Amino acid sequence: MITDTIAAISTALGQSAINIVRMSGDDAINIANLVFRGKDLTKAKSHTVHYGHIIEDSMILDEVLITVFKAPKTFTTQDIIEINCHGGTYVARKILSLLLSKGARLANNGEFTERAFLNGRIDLTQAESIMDIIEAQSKMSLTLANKGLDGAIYQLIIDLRDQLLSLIAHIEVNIDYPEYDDVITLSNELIKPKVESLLSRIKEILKKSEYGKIIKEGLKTAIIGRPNVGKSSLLNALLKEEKAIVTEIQGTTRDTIEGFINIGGIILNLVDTAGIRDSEDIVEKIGIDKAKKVINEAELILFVLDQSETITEDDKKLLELTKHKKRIIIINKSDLHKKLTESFEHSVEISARNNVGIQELEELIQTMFLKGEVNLNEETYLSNARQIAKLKEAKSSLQDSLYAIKEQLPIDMVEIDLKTAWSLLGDIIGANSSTNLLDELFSKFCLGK
Ligand SMILES: Nc1nc2c(ncn2[C@@H]2O[C@H](COP(=O)(O)OP(=O)(O)OP(=O)(O)O)[C@@H](O)[C@H]2O)c(=O)[nH]1
Ligand SMILES: [Mg+2]
Repeated sequence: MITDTIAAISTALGQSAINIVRMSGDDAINIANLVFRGKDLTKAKSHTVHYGHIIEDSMILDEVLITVFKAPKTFTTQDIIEINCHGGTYVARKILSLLLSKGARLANNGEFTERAFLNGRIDLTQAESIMDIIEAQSKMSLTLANKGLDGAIYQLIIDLRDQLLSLIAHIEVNIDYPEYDDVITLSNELIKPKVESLLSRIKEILKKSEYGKIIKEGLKTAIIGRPNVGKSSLLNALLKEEKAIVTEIQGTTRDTIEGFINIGGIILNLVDTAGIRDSEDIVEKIGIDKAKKVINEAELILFVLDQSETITEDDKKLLELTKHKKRIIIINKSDLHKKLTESFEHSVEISARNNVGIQELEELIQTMFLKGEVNLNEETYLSNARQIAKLKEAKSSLQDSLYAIKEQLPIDMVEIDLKTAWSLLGDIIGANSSTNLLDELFSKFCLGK
């Protein structure tokens, strides 16, 4: 167990009312006591707050409140000291360097949380949920993260692992004591339905995790169309601000313009692009190349057509270019006389300039992506890319085992795949985590967390 004492400023630096300097480790209380004028902290009870001053060379550095948390009922399971000092970068840094001069070590990013994990306070999915809470941008993503911190994902994975383990155990018994009468002979036929049911459960979780990912990360949404159809007007209508310049001149938007909105819990990361056409203008050309790149990266395309004009060659080319993408066709300028004759799936008529149809568009986006199927109260959604990737690997191991079963391969071949799946599920919760993985994972945290 790592017990050296780490210290860091846990709040964002800048001008603020207070900052928190935090320490964790065997010497945390002693080190704090060396620089604190007030109550003797070594005699303080756990979970108590003490008023006093931080002293350096008999000079007062700051008036502070110190909270003492004694092991083991703390975030890291070690002794923790939290110094609430005044906001301001200088004073917090001074206090931190004083603590370092008395024997604390500067913490790495996420090291407090890493200790919580290493000391068994939380599992990896809970550690990752802490990160998600910090990064949450909507109520739904916060709810999702809080469920993770509460252990819902951990429990989900543990249940799957338990089922797998009992399957593996049955097979083991069967291999070890083939003559043992009491053990039901586990022929391939007997294992098969169990693996199949596990597999379909995992598939279901993975399907739901698409929602989780959308709730957490939002949707990269590109507004695409030829010049002058009203893309920037649509951006402004969605953002409810005049962010992009709108004129009747074709090729107004040169560079991409971004903004984000929250539609019923889904964050749309919107990108308005330069209208795409064959252009000789060098600046416009760069903008168009950028727009094409945006199309590739987008998870949703808002494709804008001008209904007051008949469909053009540029429209057709662009429709072709985006046909494999999830897209909504926006029939804009509904206030003008309609000349457009084509009809499209997933389309909505709007007038961006007059703010008509925007709500219908928002509703369409919600039904397309969440389909009313999301139930954050009762279900658990994976939203973390690492966890999802591991679960997908576990799924393919189970598929391999099913293949082995169907091909009537020896039972120990089946067992190998099941064990791989079990261990991959373990990776999700950090049951067999390597130091490399942990270093990489916790380095994404901020300092002092
Ligand atoms: N009548 C009408 N005009 C609109 C509507 N939406 C946009 N326009 C007008 O269409 C013109 C072009 O609008 P923009 O939003 O700049 O179009 P854009 O697609 O961003 O154009 P580029 O940036 O040049 O590619 C402007 O004069 C807008 O006022 C609408 O719903 N009805
Ligand atoms: Mg524009």
